[in-house]
Amino acid sequence: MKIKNSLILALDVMSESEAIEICDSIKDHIDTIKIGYPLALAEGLEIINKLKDEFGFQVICDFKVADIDATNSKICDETFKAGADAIICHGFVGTDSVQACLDMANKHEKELFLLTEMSHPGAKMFLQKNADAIAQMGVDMGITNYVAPATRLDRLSDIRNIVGDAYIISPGVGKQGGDGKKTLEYSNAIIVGRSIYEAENPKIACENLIKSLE
Ligand code: NUP
Repeated sequence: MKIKNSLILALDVMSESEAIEICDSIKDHIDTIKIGYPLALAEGLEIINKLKDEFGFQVICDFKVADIDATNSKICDETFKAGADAIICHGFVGTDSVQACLDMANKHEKELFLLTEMSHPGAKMFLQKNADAIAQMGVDMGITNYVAPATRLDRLSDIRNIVGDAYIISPGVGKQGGDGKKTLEYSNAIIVGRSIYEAENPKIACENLIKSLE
C-alpha cells in the first residue's frame, strides 16, 4: 500500500458530519484513513464508500478481527464488500483464524494487516509475551502487512527484524507518547488520531506533524 506522507489518519470521531469536516481540512496532506468501531458503529459501513467517493481516500478498517475462522471470514467479507481497501486482524487467535482473513482479503484482492503487539500499556500484560511469535506466524503465512507499536521502539525494532522488509504501520504517535520521526526509522507509516482530529485546526496540526517527520 502506498501512503502519502507516510501518515494515516485514525478517524475515531462519532459522526459523519465531523468525519467529513476533518477529512475536508486534511485532504491535501493525507490519502489514507483508518476507521474503527467508533465511526463504523455510529454511522454504519456506508461511511467507507462515502469517504472514498467524496475524497478518493484509501480506507483501512481497524476491526481487530479476532474470532473463529468461519466468523472471521464473514466479518472480512462484509467489510471488503462495503469498500474497505484493507482490514486489520488480531494474531493471538492463531493460524486458522488469521488464514480465514487472509483468504478473504485475497478473494477480494484487498490487503490484510496483522496486529502484532499493541501500543497501549496493557499490551505488556499478555500480548507482548507472544508478539514475536505472532509476527513470526505472519511471516510463515506469507503476510506482508503488519501493525506494530510506535510507543515502544525497542519492540517495534524487534518486530521489524522478524518481518524483514514487510510493510509496517504504527499507531501511538502523539497522544500515546510516540515520536513520529523515530517511529519511521522502523515503520513505513504512522497512524495518528487525536493529535489531528482533536486539534483546533486539524490542517495545521497535520502540516506541523509532517514537517516534524522530515
Ligand atoms: O496497538 C494499537 N494501538 C492503537 O492505538 C492498535 C490500534 N489499532 N490502535 C488504534 O490507533 C486506536 O484504536 C486508534 O484508532 C489509533 C490511535 O489513535 P490516537 O492514539 O492517535 O488517537
